[in-house]
Amino acid sequence: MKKINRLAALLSVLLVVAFTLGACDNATATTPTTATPLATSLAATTTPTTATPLATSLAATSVATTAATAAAAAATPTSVAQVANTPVAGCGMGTIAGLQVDKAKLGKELNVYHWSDYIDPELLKEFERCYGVRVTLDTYASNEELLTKIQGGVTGYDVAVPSDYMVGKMAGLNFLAEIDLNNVPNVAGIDKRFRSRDFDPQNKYSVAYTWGTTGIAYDSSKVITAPDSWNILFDPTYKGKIGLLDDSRETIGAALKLLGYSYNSVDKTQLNQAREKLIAQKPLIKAYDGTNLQNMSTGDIDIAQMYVGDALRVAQTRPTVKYFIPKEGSTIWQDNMVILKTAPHKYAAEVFLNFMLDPEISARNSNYIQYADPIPAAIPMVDKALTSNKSLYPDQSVLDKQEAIKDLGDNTELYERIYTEVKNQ
Ligand code: SPD
Repeated sequence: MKKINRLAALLSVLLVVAFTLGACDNATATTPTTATPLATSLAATTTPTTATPLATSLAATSVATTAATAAAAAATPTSVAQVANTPVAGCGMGTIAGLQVDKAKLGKELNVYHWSDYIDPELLKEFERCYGVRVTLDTYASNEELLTKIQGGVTGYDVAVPSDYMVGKMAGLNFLAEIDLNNVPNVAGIDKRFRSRDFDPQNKYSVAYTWGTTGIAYDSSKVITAPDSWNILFDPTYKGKIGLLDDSRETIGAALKLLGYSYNSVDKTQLNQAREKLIAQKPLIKAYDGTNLQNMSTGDIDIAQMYVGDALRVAQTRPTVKYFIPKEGSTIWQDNMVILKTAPHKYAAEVFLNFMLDPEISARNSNYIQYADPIPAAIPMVDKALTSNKSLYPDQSVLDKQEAIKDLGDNTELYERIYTEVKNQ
């Protein structure tokens, strides 16, 4: 009998070792591959985008309100905030934020397609450790690059992070899977201002990740007079030291805005003026880059069009770098996690979304990527230097001038053509 007990003990040790090895070593990631192109045309993709603009819905947003919401949540026994107090180390037990994770359904891999420099890599390791799922991360520079890849028939990715208008567009093209929210209970913790948005009114396809603005970062030790306009990106004094985002809508949009037009203009005369401006500017530009985070950090360039959080990250190591929203206005956006229709690991993707929406995890991510957190219960865990930063949480008068990029349907082609022309100069 003792022998049988010893054998049973040995067997269970072997099983644990086999599971651990299976989780860490045997999980060879499926490299996303190019398959038959999907024959869906852009013509069918126009998604109505005329509901509450984010700038307006953020009118009532202050860090104080958010902190108050968090405190109220913490007082409710069944609140997300309470579940958030579950130590993440406990996820090994198969429970996080009220979700009973079915390990048998998890699989061994998860393929995430994300913006560059936009997630704390330690959290990916933590997810791997907690769930025995190996995470592969690939990156893209713009919403349009993401769309082009998926339209080109690339499959294998589970999770992607499109911005507002691109969620609507991708859903319209049938590229997104409906999320089973039973597997994402943490969705209840997202501030309601970031739910039921015009691009996904029924919250079928997306959950909020961050929100923010696009503006200009500059080294105040090199640009002595503090700039306040998009004009600085067109100033020959800084030839070779200027970077633009590698993003057709942001780049052409900034030129349009400087000219006094909308980011969403489809007026050919206005677009032609923007094109001429960008072509004239081309000799000044050192790089068109997805983030400009590296080349600003190294000092390769001194002025760049940047997303707010990336600019704040540069300032951590180059403290003379400052960020501003040009007086003409710029973009306001909300980025979102989605699951692709072709996701090979849909359940693992839902567990991952739930993990990222855990207030503690979300706060850790915000502290790393330096973007605004959409989860009220996370705010008390976010660095005060971030929650009190006016660049991250601008005043209403600033937000009022911001514009959200819209899906322009067939007219998107106008922007793509101009952008190719500018880049090919
Ligand atoms: N580091 C990449 C950050 C991406 C921010 N959102 C992009 C919005 C594009 N309109």
